[in-house]
Amino acid sequence: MRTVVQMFEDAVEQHGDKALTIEPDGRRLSYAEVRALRDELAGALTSLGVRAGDRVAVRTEKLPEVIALYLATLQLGGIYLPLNTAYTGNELQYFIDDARPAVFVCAPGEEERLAEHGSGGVSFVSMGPHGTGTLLARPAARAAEPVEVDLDAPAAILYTSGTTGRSKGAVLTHRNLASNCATLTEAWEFGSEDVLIHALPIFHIHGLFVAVNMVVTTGAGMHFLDTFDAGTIIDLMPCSTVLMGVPTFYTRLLKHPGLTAEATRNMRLFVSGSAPLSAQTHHEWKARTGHAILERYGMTETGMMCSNPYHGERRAGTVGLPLEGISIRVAGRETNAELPTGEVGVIQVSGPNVFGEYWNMPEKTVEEFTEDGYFVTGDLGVFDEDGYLSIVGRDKDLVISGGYNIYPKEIEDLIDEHPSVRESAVVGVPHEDLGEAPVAVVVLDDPADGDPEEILGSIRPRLARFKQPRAVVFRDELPRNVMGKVQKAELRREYAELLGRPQAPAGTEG
Ligand code: MLC
Ligand code: AMP
Repeated sequence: MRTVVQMFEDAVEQHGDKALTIEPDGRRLSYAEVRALRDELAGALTSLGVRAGDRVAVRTEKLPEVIALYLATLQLGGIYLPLNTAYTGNELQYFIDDARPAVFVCAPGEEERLAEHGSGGVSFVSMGPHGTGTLLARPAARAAEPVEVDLDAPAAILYTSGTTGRSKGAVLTHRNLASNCATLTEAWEFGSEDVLIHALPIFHIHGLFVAVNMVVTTGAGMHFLDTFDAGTIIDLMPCSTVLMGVPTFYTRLLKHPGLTAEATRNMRLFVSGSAPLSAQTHHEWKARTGHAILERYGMTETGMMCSNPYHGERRAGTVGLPLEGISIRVAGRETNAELPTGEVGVIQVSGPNVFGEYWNMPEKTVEEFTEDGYFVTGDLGVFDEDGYLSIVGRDKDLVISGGYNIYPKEIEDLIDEHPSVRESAVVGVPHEDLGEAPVAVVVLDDPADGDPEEILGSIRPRLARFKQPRAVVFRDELPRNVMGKVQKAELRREYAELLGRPQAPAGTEG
């Protein structure tokens, strides 16, 4: 098996002059230019002391140069650690303390402010558009020695929010990345003739290890967009072939009058994932454009596990069939025994795509695997007679908003710190644009104190914007079952129309 970096080298040999990235202002970086930049960055990282196994944290704008930085880190045997730019001070502090990166790459001008979070030993450097920033301005270092990496060595840490409120760093190996990339490339017949419209963030598995990896390893090109804009994407379709997005991309595109069969004529594939795509959106898209969106299912810890077929029926409301070489089973929540077709249970997965461990959390790693080595996803699913998997809910307390995961516990803990709050429960309720969005249900010591803005104001500085509740409602008490557990399903039902009356997403109750 060849690593992502080795596959990239092959692509440069064959497609050196070809544009790897094309930006909206027309700037292009060729494969050869990205490789040259990668080598320069590998030298700069080496001069900062980065060695195999060291973490390189990256929290910058979405820039094509960041792809070279990612490849440079992997080439050195380093561990790439991308971070959401929306994270605030104390969220960042946690990642820095937990991962202890050797280098933290931020946006130009942020070094000093962020250095306050460094507890020694972290070099804060910056990278901005067009080669600006302190990382590339460093005196030219000696060429970095490429490191022979073990396929089972860590290549990246991606933090996923945890049900206990503490984020868990999923450690992905070179094998995880390379095998999943090769599997998807084959399944979706992706190749050097493809031009991807890339409008996802590159700090999550979807934008980075699905989209970017598939491009850089095949010699394809991509339109590299730093924000989602429906009009821009429709304008790019005549000179593109593939779009990968979250369901919100598709519902927003459907609202744009420019989305027509003619506009999508050059496109060969629309992929959706990260959150449930409603059957309604699937059908509307087909009627409007003639294309059936290909829905797939994945997770940070597992990469992509299931996909509707490229050839064959793409079934609305399902996530398709297990990908080649990946074993998926649906098991009883209590018994852990595999269930027959047609019965709903917890989705479990094993294969070369499944991560090795959670960073610094050996006990969590053990908890989330079965005795025979299957990873327990926490999603509830059911197989039909033809082997198609549908996700019907979640066993984990999770809100997915516009493709971003939000764990209620983290928000509840912050709300509960407010002196007037007795307790709180955060639930995801349907939201027209984002699929679902968090709402805080709060019980106060004194019901007369109820001011939503007071509650929201107290958590705002400590929580990324996308995690902030879209509404706060007050109640005298939270509904509980006989065991004393808060009945979140009841709250979800009760407040289902609080944020408007959106279309019913396929199978989102959980
Ligand atoms: C933005 N905001 C969000 C939000 N995105 N709030 C909740 N949930 C979100 N997803 C906030 C903004 O900060 C802003 O706040 C306000 O909402 C309106 O923003 P916007 O301009 O309308 O949003 P936009 O920038 O257009 O972003 C929407 C989006 C984006 C859908 C394009 O969220 C996005 O790219 N999502 C994809 C996430 C992703 O890649 N997920 C993959 C995870 S991997 P204010 O205060 O300014 O109003 C995974 C595994 C797998 O799940 O299977 O792939
Ligand atoms: P993350 O932990 O951010 O990687 O998010 C992974 C979670 O996203 C999964 O466990 C699912 O709950 C959800 N997910 C991903 N793809 C889909 C899909 N196609 N349909 C429904 N849920 C999905």
